[in-house]
Amino acid sequence: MSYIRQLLVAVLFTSIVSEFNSSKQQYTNTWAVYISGGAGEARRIARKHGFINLGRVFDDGCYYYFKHKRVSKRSVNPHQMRHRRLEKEPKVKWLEQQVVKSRQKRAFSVPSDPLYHKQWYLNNAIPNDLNVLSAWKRGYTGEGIVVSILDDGIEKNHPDLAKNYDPKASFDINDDDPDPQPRYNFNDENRHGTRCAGEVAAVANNLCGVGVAYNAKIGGVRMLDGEITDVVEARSLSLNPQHIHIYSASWGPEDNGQTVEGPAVLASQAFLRGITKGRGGLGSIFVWASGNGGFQYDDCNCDGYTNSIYTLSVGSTTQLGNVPWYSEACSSTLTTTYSSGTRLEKQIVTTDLRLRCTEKHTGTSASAPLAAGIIALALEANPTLTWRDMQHLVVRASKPLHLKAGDWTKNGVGRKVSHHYGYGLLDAGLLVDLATKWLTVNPQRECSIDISKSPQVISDKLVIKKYVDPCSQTKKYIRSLEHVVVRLSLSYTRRGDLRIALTSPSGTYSKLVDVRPYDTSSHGYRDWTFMSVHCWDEDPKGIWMLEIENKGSSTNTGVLSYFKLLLYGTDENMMTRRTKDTVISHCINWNEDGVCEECQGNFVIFGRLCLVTCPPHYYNVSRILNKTMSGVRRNFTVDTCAPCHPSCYSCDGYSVNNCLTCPPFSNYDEKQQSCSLPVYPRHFGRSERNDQMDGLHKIVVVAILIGAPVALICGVTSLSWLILRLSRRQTVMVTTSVAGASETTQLHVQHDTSDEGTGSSETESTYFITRFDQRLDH
Ligand SMILES: [Ca+2]
Ligand SMILES: [Ca+2]
Ligand SMILES: [Ca+2]
Ligand SMILES: [Ca+2]
Repeated sequence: MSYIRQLLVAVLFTSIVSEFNSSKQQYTNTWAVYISGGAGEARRIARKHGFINLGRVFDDGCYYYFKHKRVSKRSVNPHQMRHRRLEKEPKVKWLEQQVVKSRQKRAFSVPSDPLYHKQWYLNNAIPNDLNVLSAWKRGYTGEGIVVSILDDGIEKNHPDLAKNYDPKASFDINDDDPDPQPRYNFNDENRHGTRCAGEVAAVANNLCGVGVAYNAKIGGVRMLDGEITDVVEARSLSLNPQHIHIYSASWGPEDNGQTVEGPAVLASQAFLRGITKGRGGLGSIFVWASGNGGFQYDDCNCDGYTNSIYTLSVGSTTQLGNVPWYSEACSSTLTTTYSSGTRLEKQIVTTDLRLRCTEKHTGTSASAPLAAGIIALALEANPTLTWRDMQHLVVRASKPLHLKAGDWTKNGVGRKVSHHYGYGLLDAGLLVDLATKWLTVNPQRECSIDISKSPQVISDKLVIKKYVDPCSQTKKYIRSLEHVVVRLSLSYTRRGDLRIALTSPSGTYSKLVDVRPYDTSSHGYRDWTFMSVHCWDEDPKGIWMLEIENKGSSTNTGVLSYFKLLLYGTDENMMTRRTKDTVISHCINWNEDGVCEECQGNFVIFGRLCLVTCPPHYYNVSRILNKTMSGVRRNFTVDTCAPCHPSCYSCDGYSVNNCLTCPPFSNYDEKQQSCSLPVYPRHFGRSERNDQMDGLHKIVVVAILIGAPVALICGVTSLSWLILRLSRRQTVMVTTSVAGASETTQLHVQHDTSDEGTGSSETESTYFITRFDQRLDH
């Protein structure tokens, strides 16, 4: 007991002392002195009074920094004597003994929400959680970031969402009105969007649990509760792209293990426009769930939404680090967050429909919003990151840890990667840390290589190897890979029996699609794109190998008609880049609007931020400011970021002819230093649905081409034949009008056979006769 008492007293004493100390000023042994008469005068005064002259505070101007060795480094009292002596010097116009300023990071306290203790994936209850606490402790809570959930609506009046609800990030596409309130029915089928929204931005310190980015703005697009068309998807994906930073989607083609489908024309265009123009040209961030078809052996590379390079695909792991039963594996998944698993494992805590809370949110669709929330924290830490920067950072901030999978391998740059988890569990603390240290990557390059153009038979196993020179000596040269895309067309008797894999020059094996037992389709893959992120940062130069293997019956046959490799990446060697230098620094002075006016060190002003260099779409300009500081007017230069011409991606001046690089899908004119208007490619990510449409189209076109002349010839022939027959019949009828019907028929038969003279069959003749007789009867 006495020990505890002693401890309490000690704690109390320490806190009293620190309280006392913090209330008192701490004087240093340094002075700031304004001296007129130049540097020589400053040196003389310093020497005379025993000070060390540490030089000018600013490169220009009359502020000097003095230090006195015989004054104590820290003192609660100012040194009056030395101060007064200096003050009496006629050239000293102003001086101040420097005091230690208490600058603490805003205090952070753990959320007090009643269900917070059940949020095991973020409250530090398990050893390897999402490490959200360390991002919160650094002061990042999603402030200023806008996330929209594309789903079945959002209960905007939910007490745990209302404060963060953002109508500008919301819309009801199903009913075409601005209010995305879910439609209520007896089994609450439209609770999904509200649950996902709470994971991102449920308010802190009230009821239920807390969102990962609990100070972010959250909106919802109601688009899954009705007929879904290409237009519906495209409108959702392109809602208010200058306001919304992150779109979170947990939907896609049916997870039945048989479907091969991707975004159609308009949804594809929405992605392309989003990454080019969204977020002021930095690119919208599309966070995507990898799919719930694990139970049906579905493969997320057969889903063109999640396997798009423009979506940041998120897989799931369970509380114990197992692959969940619903999880789909594929090489395009980038990262992983927690979700539900077996009955013994805990699920996700979030807001629920009808103003309730739930502890039972499940599936891959619970993982994507957790990632969206973590990405919101990183965007708050550095809002100048591009859509590709974010993928680079997520690769670096994901860790294999305890996640169990049979296929973890080291890729060519030494990172562990798995088809179940991508690069592993996303670490929020690491992501925000890297975000403040990351220099934006150079513009994306695409190097396209036709590997096989002539048809090749696929029997048991088809292996194609080719040495690839990644567009060397051109402006498309790629040194470090990002996404690797394989586009191919093949026919096959049973598509689901094929396993297709790609091996990079560094030996990284990406399973592009695994066997899908329920996929009995004989459509094959037509212009389908498979994607892998497993070669991230590898050098693409060398031998690539594609393997197409039949894992089913030996009677299967097919033909590969073409195979193309699309490499995406940059000219920079990403593995040699240093990420230690902080790219964001503190602002020293702000104006009334909160815009920074002066940065610490050699940083450039960008709105409220201080950056080491201007972000894409901006260039560095020096400005001279005239300001009154401590009663003295002075000029000083500041570096700020000014916007480029909207057509440029980077520039060295405002004009249309100051472009240095161009945005995606735009061409650079070297002479003019200008960029063309972007032309967004069409027919990207073709789907089976489109293939079927194409097939139908072809049939119609062929039918018209062949059918029309044939029909015309037939029409003319039958018409002339009819006319001929009618005229003859009139004569026959006249001659045999008294005879019975059978007699007439007889006559006609004779006429028919003799007229045709080509041996037309008995039945045909009879048919004509019958018709004719019937017509006569009427
Ligand atoms: Ca509505
Ligand atoms: Ca709450
Ligand atoms: Ca799927
Ligand atoms: Ca993706």
